[in-house]
Amino acid sequence: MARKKIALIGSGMIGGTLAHLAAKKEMGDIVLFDIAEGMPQGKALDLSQCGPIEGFDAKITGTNDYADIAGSDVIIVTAGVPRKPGMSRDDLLGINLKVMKAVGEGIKNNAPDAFVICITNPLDAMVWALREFSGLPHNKVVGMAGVLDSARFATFLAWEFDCSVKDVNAFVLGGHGDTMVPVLSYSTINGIPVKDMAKIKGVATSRLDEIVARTRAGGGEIVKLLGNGSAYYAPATSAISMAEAYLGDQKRILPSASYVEGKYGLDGLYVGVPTVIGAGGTEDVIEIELSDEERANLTVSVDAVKELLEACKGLDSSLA
Ligand code: A3D
Repeated sequence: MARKKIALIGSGMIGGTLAHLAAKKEMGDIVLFDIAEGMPQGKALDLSQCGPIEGFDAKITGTNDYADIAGSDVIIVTAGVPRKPGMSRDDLLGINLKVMKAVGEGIKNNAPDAFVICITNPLDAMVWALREFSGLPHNKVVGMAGVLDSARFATFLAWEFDCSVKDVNAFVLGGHGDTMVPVLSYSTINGIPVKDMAKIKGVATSRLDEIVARTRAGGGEIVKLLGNGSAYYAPATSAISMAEAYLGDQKRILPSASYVEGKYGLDGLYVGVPTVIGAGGTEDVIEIELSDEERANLTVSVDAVKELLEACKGLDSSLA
């Protein structure tokens, strides 16, 4: 069987990390694409030379030509600009919308059968716009945010309870922004609800609130510390888990920015929801029951996404 092909549109900090992870895992041959000339070619050469040491078989190439992504099974999009200190994800909207137009057309013309995972911010609006520009079916275009936000939540919970991260199942819903909804009622430590574990361990409710707040601001905390760019290791590894779910038909339930029509009272927009990912792409959205407070928080988050979609439509008449 021929090797799978993975194209990475955007070869910056996340793109390079994605390439390294995909090669180490021998997920397939890898094409690094970027508008910056020489940079994807240079990264591809550098990464190829990891092969003899790490012992992976993967052909890694760099390109500035969309023709080279033809036949890709998976495409992961990070093209655009990341946040600098003081910028919100939404500040990136105007610049990255234009990038999504170019990327969407590149995919439409060269790799229309791929499963596309978008990481570019502001995520929920960019994945929607990318889908519109590419014209691919909704089940073949998804956004990565929830896996990362849940991982951040899980990390903080594991630290607080002094337990293994492997036992934490943390749940985050909604848009990828400061209004995201970490859902404590569905978060468990090896099956034990977090609120029960807090009682057992003597952790105050106010402390759980602080963890929820830190999760919401998790990306900004890293932007501030780095001083010039945003997180890339965990975002890359999160997207790789989604690509593996697709390539391996794993039917994993992963929190993803998926197209929701009908469920959660939503009508045709991308937002973070538990999603079954398998060979059919995003095969199903799981609708969980929410408390009144959780539902109200989700509404606030969805409204923030809707505002961004309206802003996109104002900036590009082809989206209206
Ligand atoms: P960075 O290292 O700047 O890489 C972005 C790359 O995109 C650069 O190499 C650019 O040259 C390239 N690029 C710009 N315009 C185009 C274009 N038209 N076509 C192809 N390539 C282009 O950024 P990064 O890798 O750190 O972050 C990439 C994106 O991911 C940013 O928008 C971040 O905000 C976003 N991000 C999202 C999350 C989520 O959880 C959703 C987390 C972290 C970062």
